[in-house]
Amino acid sequence: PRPRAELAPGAVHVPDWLGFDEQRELVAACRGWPGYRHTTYPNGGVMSVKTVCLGWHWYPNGYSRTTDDGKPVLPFPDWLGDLGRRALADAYGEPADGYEPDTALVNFYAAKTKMGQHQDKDERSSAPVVSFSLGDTCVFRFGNTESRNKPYTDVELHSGDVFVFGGPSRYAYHGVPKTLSGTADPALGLTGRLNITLRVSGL
Ligand code: MD3
Ligand code: FE
Repeated sequence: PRPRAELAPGAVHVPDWLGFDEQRELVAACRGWPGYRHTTYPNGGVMSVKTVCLGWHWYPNGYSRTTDDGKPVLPFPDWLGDLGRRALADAYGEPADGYEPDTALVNFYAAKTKMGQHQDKDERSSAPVVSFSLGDTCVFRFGNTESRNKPYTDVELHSGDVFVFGGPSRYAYHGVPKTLSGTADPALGLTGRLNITLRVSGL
């Protein structure tokens, strides 16, 4: 079994935190949220993952209460906030009652999709980010706060893993250099990888 690990202060990996039934329920929820799309950057770049946002609409330069296709912003469900508080409490070993995420970014990784090294700086809160992984295993690269280059640590994220990024790790560079296609349990019924991150927008 893979042990719980604190990669850096505030960066805690809890392998296999979600049970299989919970993973299936999360996959079903992710399927039900409409509007996955490739995010485009102000500079014209396009992300290879497809993303849907709950609670707010995310632009790579900020959050908005309106989408750019006129569709309403999807609600951030209470049960997802509850799940995030439980995950955060288990990762840090202390109550997380005051943690109130209001945004979720749901990323879908088709085969061979990657995400380059970046910092998450669009939120105006330094509250922790809670991440849930589903489906195919990926290589997650956890770096430093100074640059997207070394030093960094590569860790596999498997379906059901939770990762929390708070404290000094909240502004670390990170990315997904590889997804390992075909590693998902067929019984999960997901081809590819889903990642859900919970955030406090601070707005
Ligand atoms: C470390 N997502 O959506 S989750 C993202 O697997 C993002 O989809 C990746 O990076 C994914 O922005 C990585 C783990 C993660 C999420 C947010 C972080 C790590 C983080 C914020 C700060 C530091
Ligand atoms: Fe990120």
